[in-house]
Amino acid sequence: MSEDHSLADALAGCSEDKVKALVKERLDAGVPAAQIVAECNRGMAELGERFARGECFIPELMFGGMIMKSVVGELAPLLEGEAEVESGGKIVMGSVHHDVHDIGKDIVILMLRGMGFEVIDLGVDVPPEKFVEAVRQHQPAVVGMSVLLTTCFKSVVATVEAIREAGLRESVSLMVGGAAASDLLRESAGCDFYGKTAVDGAKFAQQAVGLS
Ligand code: B12
Repeated sequence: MSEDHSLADALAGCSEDKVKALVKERLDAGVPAAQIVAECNRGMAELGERFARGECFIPELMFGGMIMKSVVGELAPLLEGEAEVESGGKIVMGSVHHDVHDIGKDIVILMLRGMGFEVIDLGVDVPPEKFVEAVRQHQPAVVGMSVLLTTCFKSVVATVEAIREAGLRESVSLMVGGAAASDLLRESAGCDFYGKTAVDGAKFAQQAVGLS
């Protein structure tokens, strides 16, 4: 059977009513929330491609983001419930300096909280000093950085560097993710882990605190 692209297509086309109806249809059919989010992600990526090709503009990106946020809001209790619950440690998360994309970061946070981690959400456009301050204050096991803009690679590098300069590098595991992140970025910035999805990030966090 060919793959069903209807939900991704509806999101890429910013068809709010269609997205709502298809999400409901999938929930009624017992599709796991994480799978529904993954389908929506494909739609957001396609929306991004259309933007890059000049076929749509900022208002569409914003509207698509709003639709995606409302889907994630609706699925939040399920996403938390689907995570395997084990008590974790503390995790500091933020979108790096100059990056205001937060939908993916918030999904990672939902999954981590669902797993029992205490997550300190620093929000978006987080300067390196703020990450350092949070590591000092909360002594987390893991710091997660979300990055969607290639122009923000340097923010990831600067954050790792600031944590190192503060003498805190050995005390935390560093993970990076988001559409612009890659294993190459992980390596060049000196992070411990690159996670392609929220689920990967949550699994790494469990490993980092010795839970798996
Ligand atoms: C929606 C959107 C916006 C919205 C954001 C709304 C919001 N509240 O977040 C708005 C309109 C604000 C926006 C603005 C801009 N955007 Co924009 N945006 C997008 C879009 C279409 C979707 C992003 C999204 O939410 N995806 C869905 C989420 C769920 O996916 P995700 O973030 O990747 O997260 C998943 C994983 O990556 C992972 N993950 C995420 N973070 C982390 C962290 C860790 C530690 C781990 C382990 C995992 C992890 O978990 C998630 C679930 O699995 C993308 C397209 C794309 N391909 O990403 C463009 C995109 C990111 N934007 C882009 C651009 C250019 C911009 C602007 C510069 C446009 C402009 N000219 O102003 C501004 C920049 C603003 C800024 N300073 O940050 C480009 C970036 C190009 C590049 N290579 O750098 C993209 C790729 C579009 C494109 N193809 O051109 N954008």
